[in-house]
Amino acid sequence: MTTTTATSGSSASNRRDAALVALRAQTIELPSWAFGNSGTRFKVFSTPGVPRDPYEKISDAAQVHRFTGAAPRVSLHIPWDLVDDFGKLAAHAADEGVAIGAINSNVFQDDDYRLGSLCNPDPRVRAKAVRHHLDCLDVMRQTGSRDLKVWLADGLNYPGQDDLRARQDRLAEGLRQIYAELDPGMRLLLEYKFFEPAFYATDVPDWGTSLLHCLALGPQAEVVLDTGHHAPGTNIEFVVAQLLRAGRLGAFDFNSRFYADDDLIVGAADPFQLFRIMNEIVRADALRPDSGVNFMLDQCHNIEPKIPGQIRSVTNVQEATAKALLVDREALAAAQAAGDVLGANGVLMDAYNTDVRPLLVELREAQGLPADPYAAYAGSGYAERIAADRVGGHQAGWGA
Ligand code: LRH
Ligand code: MN
Ligand code: MN
Repeated sequence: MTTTTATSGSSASNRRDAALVALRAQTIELPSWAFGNSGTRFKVFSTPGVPRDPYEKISDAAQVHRFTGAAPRVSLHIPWDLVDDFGKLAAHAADEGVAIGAINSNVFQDDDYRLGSLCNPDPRVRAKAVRHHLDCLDVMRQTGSRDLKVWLADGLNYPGQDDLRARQDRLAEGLRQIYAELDPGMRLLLEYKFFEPAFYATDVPDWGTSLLHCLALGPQAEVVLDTGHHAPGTNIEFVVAQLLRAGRLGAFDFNSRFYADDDLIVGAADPFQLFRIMNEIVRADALRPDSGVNFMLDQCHNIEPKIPGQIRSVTNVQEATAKALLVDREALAAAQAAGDVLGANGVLMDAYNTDVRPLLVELREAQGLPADPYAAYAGSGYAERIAADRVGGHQAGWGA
């Protein structure tokens, strides 16, 4: 094993300094639904103090930002986060020190969508699904959000159930109608997933399908990569590199999976994979806040406490990012050019094996943030306060 990162003198300290600058600018967007109760089809456990409405979800999300300084936006899911006055909700977010991030549409919890939404064989249902997305664009206008995130549960359970190709045509047409209504500066982000709730065929199963639709739509359409939405063994960092090359990686939905779409804490199941993903991001200089890549979480906390779960998620992303920033790119390029297989691999592993926690403490202290956000939140009394104040919280979304 080489020890490049630890021993290459001034260049190592330059990398450290550059890493601190980049980490300071990094932001991670939180999902409102991470703060409500969630579960599996077997049981939804409730947590004391869980939010009773979207306002309280935002207040909880703001705690994550308060202790980490790295989570200044909250994604909403419509209609889970439906309120009478979205301007008021955005003002509440601003009062709490955060902003509204992506608006997620939801065309999967209405009986009309049994056979799909934008791909449904019935034109009435397709028109209803388009209308919902136009309503989401209005929510974006009222909240200052720029990203419309589209994930469709559309798909088939049985071969022959519907015409695979016709469904793609309907999808293209529905997306075209939605895209036509985007304001300048708005983006349509199309998320893919290879299975569930449909099990034979999904209408946007993979990054290639999403990318083809985005390319047909135009420059304001980009792909969302949810780390839980691939077949086991998929090389996700390759997908990241490919979408970045095409200039169409709009956002991540970060989470961890062991088996399916587990929605567990990012970096918990496979921190090395998260490092490899962030390595491709750094390699492409896509960490910059103006790179167009929105780093979002899409997680549910079924048995663990929610705010600490989100804090752990943010710090996990920061740790993987810090390691990626410490990769000695010159040494790596030299080893790669020389065909030094193990040397190149060693450079990467050196960075991965670096304990970056002291660097992150330095980062936080320089910003006047607690060195340990997790412990600082635990000692803040917020969890006890909301448990005493709030009664009758809601489920995260599935059915709320
Ligand atoms: C679908 C998904 C999509 C939804 C979210 C709740 O599995 O990842 O992003 O909006 O879960
Ligand atoms: Mn997702
Ligand atoms: Mn998912």
